[in-house]
Amino acid sequence: MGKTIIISNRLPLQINISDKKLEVTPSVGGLATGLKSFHEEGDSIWIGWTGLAAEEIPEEMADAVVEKAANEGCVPVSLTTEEIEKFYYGFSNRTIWPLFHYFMEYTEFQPDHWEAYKTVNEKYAEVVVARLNDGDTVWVHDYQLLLLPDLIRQKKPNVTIGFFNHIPFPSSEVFRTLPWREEILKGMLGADLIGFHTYDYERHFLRSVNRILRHDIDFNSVNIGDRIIRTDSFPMGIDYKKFRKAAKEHQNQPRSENTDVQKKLDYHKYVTRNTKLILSIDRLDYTKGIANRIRAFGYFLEKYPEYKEKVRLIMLAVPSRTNVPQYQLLKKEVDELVGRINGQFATVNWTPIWYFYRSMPFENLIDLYCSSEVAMITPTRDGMNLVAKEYIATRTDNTGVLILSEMAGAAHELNEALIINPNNFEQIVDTLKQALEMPKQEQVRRNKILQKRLKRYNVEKWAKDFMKSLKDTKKTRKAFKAIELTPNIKKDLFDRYSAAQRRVLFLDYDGTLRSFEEKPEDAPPDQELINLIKRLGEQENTRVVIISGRDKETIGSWWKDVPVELIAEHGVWVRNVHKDWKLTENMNNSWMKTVRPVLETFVDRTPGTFIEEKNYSLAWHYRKAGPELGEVRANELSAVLRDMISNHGLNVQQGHKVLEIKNSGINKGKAANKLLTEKYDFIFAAGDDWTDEFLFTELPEQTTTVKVGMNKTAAKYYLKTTDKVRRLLSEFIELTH
Ligand code: GDG
Repeated sequence: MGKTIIISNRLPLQINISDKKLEVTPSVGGLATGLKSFHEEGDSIWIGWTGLAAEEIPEEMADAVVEKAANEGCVPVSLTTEEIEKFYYGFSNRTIWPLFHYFMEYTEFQPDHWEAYKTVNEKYAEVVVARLNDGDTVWVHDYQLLLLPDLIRQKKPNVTIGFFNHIPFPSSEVFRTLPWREEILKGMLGADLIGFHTYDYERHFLRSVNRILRHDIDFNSVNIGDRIIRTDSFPMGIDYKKFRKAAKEHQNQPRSENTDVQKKLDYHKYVTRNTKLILSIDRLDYTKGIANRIRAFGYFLEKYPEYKEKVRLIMLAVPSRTNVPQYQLLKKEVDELVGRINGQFATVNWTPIWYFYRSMPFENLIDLYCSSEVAMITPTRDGMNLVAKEYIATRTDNTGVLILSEMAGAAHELNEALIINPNNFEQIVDTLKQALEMPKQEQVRRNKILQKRLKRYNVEKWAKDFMKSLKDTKKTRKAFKAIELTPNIKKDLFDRYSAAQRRVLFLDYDGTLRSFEEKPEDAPPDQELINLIKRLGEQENTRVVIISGRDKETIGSWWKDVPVELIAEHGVWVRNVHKDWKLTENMNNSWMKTVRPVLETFVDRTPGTFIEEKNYSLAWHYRKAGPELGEVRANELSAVLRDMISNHGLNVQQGHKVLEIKNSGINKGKAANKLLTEKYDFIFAAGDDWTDEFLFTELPEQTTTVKVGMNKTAAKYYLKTTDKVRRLLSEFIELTH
């Protein structure tokens, strides 16, 4: 078994150099925890930047840094101050970060930043490739390394590569404003599996791939040449056990052992007995909605003055990206706002906001989580938001209310939180009141459900699910590998053709017998093709069926006087030689295995709902779900499904408290099968697009199936062009002469 290589912008370790002494300590972030089991197994390595510029590491200590990192299974990528400035603070955090969080007004398009981004991604690729063997598995993380999957793929085509995007992927309308959009998408598509926190991000990505690169999307995969790239959503969890354990220890420890922060919190709780604490923790980032949260808190005190001296907002804002001007401006804005609200509302005994602009040790984070009655997490955009999950995990007595922005990825999972729109001030302040007044019983009911989910979908499960899916992509790759119909293979085919007593050939029209034209109406059969099909059909015991998605009028008029059978509109209509068109009726359920997992995640996230599987349809029932949540989820599911199944001959029907995904009943495979009323010892089918896959999968096993082109297929063989198909058909004719 090959090794696993994890790559993220930063290594999961802290390096300190003081007095020419080097100290390396592993960091214990969520990502590091989630990947621990993989990182510790076998000879896995983690590649990334140490956090120190090359210039900050004295030359004589460079080897020691590499060595110490190696002790933690890490390989450092060295970055110069200029690279950090342009790649990290520049393109990553002044272009991708704001754009992907819908802050277009903050997005800078600077060619020299882009150049640095490319160079640094190449630098990472070099370090990776030097340690990479065929059979290894690579997992690349986040928006700083969007080009890396393809850079690795180009040099090592046979390794398995996964990519996970930790931030939102924006709507294609926003994404397409990026001057380097094609390069970014191509970079990501170097991976075999691309993971996102939510379905929405995944669909946005696929739509961008479709619109910008013009690749076809098939459910949740993209076919490029002979490669299949899969996408999926994997909502990242937290290290639930760690937070739970820390909270329990915190609760049980003697007062004397409490931290200073906890002692202060306890003192204030003691002197202002009925004061409730509202917690707010984030990196100081404009995406987190910090300024609006303070404003909303001020408005709350105005609208509900009875809460003066009864509540306190504890704000922890962790310094972040302080080199970027927008973050400096935000810092100023937050400082001023805190000052203004405190100045306006403070009394001799009471300051409404306690503001900390620093990072705190883990134990103090636990103090804050455990001591706050309400957590207010209101980002304007957030890929997931782990703080919200951590707050719930630490509530050992199951009390506490989480107010969560619907713009955070976490809101898709944490339905029992109070979900708000961060731009709706009235809603925020009313929800805050609701949170402060929520009966304990209700708090406990909600938190128990949330905790159960967080415990199950923890960060380890997230990493395992991703790795499992990544390994599975290898299997699909193998399962879909068609073989080129080379002269050697043809020999065997010709023998079977000549020896056959009864033959039937199903031939798709556009892209198989006839190459595409700009306008579809410009593609009638040329005389050469008409002669070819005539002669093929004139052979003894040979039935030729042209099978097309086109309407019966067009295809019928094009083959009017030719003695050939026709199937039109993907199998809706059939015309026997010199007969009239007849309707067919067919059903298929092979799509269920793709759609079912999507429904399952909705069942997981929506208590009280369930799936009913019928012969040819899947139904998601939500009559037992909370009425409001049921409707919200039904809308969401229906949007996801419509996007996913468009062009697959399926439709979504909204019944009474049920969504049903039905086959529209017809496909080329079913229609072709219906014509097999007699026994044939040579069945042949050729086609080029996804509608022909039904032919390949539904015709009897012995059928010789041929895909035209090199996309993902269930066909056994492939030919590269329509010319090659025509050549093969004339060779069939020659065999019998
Ligand atoms: C990105 C995406 C996505 C915070 N302050 C302190 C501290 N923290 C810890 C928290 C939490 C983590 O930092 C923050 O994670 P978030 O998910 O909330 O936010 P981002 O940093 O923006 O992360 C985000 C995430 O990636 C994962 O994919 O969820 O959407 O933006 O774990 O506990 N930890 C300590 N002291 C602090 O002062 N010790």
